[in-house]
Amino acid sequence: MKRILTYGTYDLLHFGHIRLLQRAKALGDYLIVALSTDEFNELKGKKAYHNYETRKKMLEAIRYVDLVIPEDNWNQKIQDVNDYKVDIVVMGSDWANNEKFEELKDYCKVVYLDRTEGISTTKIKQELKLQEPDNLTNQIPNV
Ligand code: C2G
Repeated sequence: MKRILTYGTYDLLHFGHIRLLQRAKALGDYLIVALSTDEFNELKGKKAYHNYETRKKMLEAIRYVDLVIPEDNWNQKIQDVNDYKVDIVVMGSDWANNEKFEELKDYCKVVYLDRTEGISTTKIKQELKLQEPDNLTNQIPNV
């Protein structure tokens, strides 16, 4: 049973996120997503549209995801790798060679997968801001 671990905020879930999760799961048998908490996002200078519970439920609905755990600080990764007996940590290529992940190579394999071009949570937010307000009448209520 090859165990994969990845980290992220996963706000406004989009195709780039899904492609990352799909390819990460293809590297093993069990995929764990360490999801940034709302408090940790503040540390990262990010304000997610969906709160942690909603982002967690959305990830748990994805067939490639087996377990979602909280990511609440920068320094939990080695502990996570040991606690969950992780074989491979996978991240998108925007994290390639980042010390926070390179240091994990003493404990497990680290794989960077090509980031999906042309899509990001920031891009979605920016483009939605440009839309005329009346186009948003069919907005899904924040359940
Ligand atoms: N991603 C991708 N393609 C995109 C957008 C994101 O492959 N177009 C990948 C990122 O590289 C990351 C994952 O999807 O591996 C989640 O992206 P974010 O939610 O933006 O995660 P981030 O804010 O980078 O948080 O400790 C690490 C951080 O928690 C990572």
